[in-house]
Amino acid sequence: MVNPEAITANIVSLNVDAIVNAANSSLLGGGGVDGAIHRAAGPELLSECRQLNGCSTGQAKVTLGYRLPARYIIHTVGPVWHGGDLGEDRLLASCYRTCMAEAASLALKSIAFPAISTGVYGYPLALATRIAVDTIMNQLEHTKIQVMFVCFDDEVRAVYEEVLSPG
Ligand code: AR6
Repeated sequence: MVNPEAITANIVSLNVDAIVNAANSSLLGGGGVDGAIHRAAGPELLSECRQLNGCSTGQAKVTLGYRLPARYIIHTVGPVWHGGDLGEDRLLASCYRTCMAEAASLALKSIAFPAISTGVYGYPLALATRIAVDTIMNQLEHTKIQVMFVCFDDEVRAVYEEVLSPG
């Protein structure tokens, strides 16, 4: 198994097979990482997204990366945090699993995830990180994809390092 790693970076700069976008259900762009990806990929991305008919929470849809170094963008819709009793944990895990399934079906070798739902959608970072790491570790038992957790700053990275560290 190739262990996942946490890095501090702007996800749009990464030279990987696919980056994951923390989108909303319209798939027509927004703020945060979604806005950064649309700006960097260029207007062709929005044109392709318009054909996709949106995406449900916990699911994912794939587009090309256009002007990004990444070949593909896997757009997933994380849950909005409402306190934890509305299946947020199940939906967030589903985002990570579904993106990995898309990556496997495209035979990708590397994928970079942002901290889905932890910005505008308000998911507590420590809880979200635990779900991200546990779900990916499970997936990596039966695939060899290289996974990067992309942290926008070192504070987020410290949380990932803590959860990733053995013991
Ligand atoms: N690279 C890596 N991480 C980033 C970047 C970047 N360029 N920009 C932000 N982050 P958010 P969400 C981090 O709000 O909570 C959008 O409007 C950020 O610091 O982007 O899933 C969509 O259209 C945080 O840790 O996504 C939706 O409406 C993480 O990415 C909504 O926001 C996720 O923050 C989705 O909200």
